[in-house]
Amino acid sequence: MTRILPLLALLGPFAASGALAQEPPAAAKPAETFQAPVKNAKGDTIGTIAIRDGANSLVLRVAIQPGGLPPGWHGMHFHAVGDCSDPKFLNSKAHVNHDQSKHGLLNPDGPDEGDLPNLYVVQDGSANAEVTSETPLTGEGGLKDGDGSALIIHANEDDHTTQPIGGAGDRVACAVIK
Ligand SMILES: [Cu+2]
Repeated sequence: MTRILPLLALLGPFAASGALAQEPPAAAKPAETFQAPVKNAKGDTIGTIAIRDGANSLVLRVAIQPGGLPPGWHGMHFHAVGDCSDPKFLNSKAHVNHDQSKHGLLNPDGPDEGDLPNLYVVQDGSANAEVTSETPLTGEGGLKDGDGSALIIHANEDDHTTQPIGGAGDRVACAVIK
């Protein structure tokens, strides 16, 4: 602490001059948070997603309420269209994948832009997780493009290798990102 105090004293005159105030460091700007409900096949809300978009990485937080999903591991991906209106969530189309990459975080020819780690649902049917992705929320190749995107949660675990979706099975929950 004794070392920091003289440094602050040095910064004082610069801050007061206004030279620093005109160019605040980018890191000081809080990331914008996008939030959306997660719906099951019946259209019931079972949780929420929150996305913060940083300069080099997106941070996705998923919260599923008790009773929301069957316990165990579930594949989770960003799908290409922000449409959760049909009960099988097929309107959300395939994964976000602008460069025809193969699916799978463990695939040598992957991952595609929609790939995410699995979500673990505990015994009471709830889940809380925070994961990252290099796919941005906004801008070029972002999730919030013309037709939006969807976060899809699958019935089974994604093995992160097998085509096209790692054996993750049916789509059981969906959140519109638009
Ligand atoms: Cu998927």
